[in-house]
Amino acid sequence: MIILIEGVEIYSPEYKGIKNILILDDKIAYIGEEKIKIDLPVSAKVIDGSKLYAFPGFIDGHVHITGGGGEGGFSTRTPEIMLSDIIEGGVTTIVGCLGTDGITRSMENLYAKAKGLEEEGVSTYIYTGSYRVPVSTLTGSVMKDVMMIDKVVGVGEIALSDHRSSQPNLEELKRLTADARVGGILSQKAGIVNIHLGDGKRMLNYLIDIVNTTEIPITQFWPTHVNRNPYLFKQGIEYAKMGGFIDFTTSSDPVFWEEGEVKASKAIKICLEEGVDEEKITLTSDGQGSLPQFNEKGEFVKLGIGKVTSLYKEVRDAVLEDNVPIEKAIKCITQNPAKILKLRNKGRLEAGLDADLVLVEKESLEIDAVIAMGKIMMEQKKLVKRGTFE
Ligand code: FWO
Ligand code: ZN
Repeated sequence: MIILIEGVEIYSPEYKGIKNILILDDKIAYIGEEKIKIDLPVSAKVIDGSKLYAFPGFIDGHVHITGGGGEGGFSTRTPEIMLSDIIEGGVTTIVGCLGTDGITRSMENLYAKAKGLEEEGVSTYIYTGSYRVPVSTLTGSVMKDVMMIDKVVGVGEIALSDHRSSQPNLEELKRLTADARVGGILSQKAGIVNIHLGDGKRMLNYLIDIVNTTEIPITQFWPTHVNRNPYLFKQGIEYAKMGGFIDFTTSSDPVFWEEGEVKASKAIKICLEEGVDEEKITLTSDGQGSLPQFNEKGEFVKLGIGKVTSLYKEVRDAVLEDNVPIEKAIKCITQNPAKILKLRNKGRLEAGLDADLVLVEKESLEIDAVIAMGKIMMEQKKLVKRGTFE
């Protein structure tokens, strides 16, 4: 497959100005000002980029791809994701996870769904485990899962500071983090520990304890839902200033914002104003995860379902509503997660890297086209000047 995008304005995520992009098969072959002077075969697709920005394909590091939920009983288990949900949100790389229910949702099913989505054209990875410690793995060992199963990039989502967590003690958490880390070192993979933070009072304290009492670096953790309430958000800013990553969930419900959740677009804005290093900030969608509401007695009230499309929506809001510069906002869903997950070929628009791109309209910042591994997965309207769009 050959795609030529002419005269497009590039955020790689840094701003690179107007360039031509040549895509050969699944790689970006060339990005530059020179006109591409080769006789393209008739099957080549040429896109006029004059009204478009090109962003790196979006990376969603926390998605319940096989469905999640169940906090209100079996009828509240959420549906598995469809490829269209992913592409519509401009996401070209996704990391699948299990959540509260690690019994009816299995690692085997998670792996199979990730393989299925990969067959359909997107890049997929998974975390081994679920909310619970000890971790339910594929091979019986966290370290072996990380080392031996290519799609396993780490462990998660391990629940802390939450009435639904397995209430692990510090030693259990230290050991699983150490196993993930060493498995990652030996296989040159992230071995990242994706931590689910609930609304409890202990917040990030366990992670800070581990960092202060062991040789494990703070960057081994990727804590998510840090925007879920104002006190966790405040501690999250301090934690990021200690060098830690903080991840904000974009799926939400207006009720949560009334109850104090910090809207993800605003969370980016406030962090930048507070002097948080922009490379420490990420967004993930919690797509297909449940968004359960419990009352103060811990009784289930109702639940919503996360959406992958909320990921870019919050980035777009950050730019259009909160005046966050485009390159800083899209970094949160491209280069930053790519570095945390050690996905060396992802997260940037550069020759030699995977051809994962999102083309958006300059004015509205609406997604016009999504290209994953060099394949046009979605095209809002006829952008291709020639060549057939199968
Ligand atoms: C969050 C996933 C939560 C599942 O706290 O953790 O429940 O297993 O599908 N979702 N439990 C949602 C808040 C951040 C709003 C999950 C869910
Ligand atoms: Zn969670």
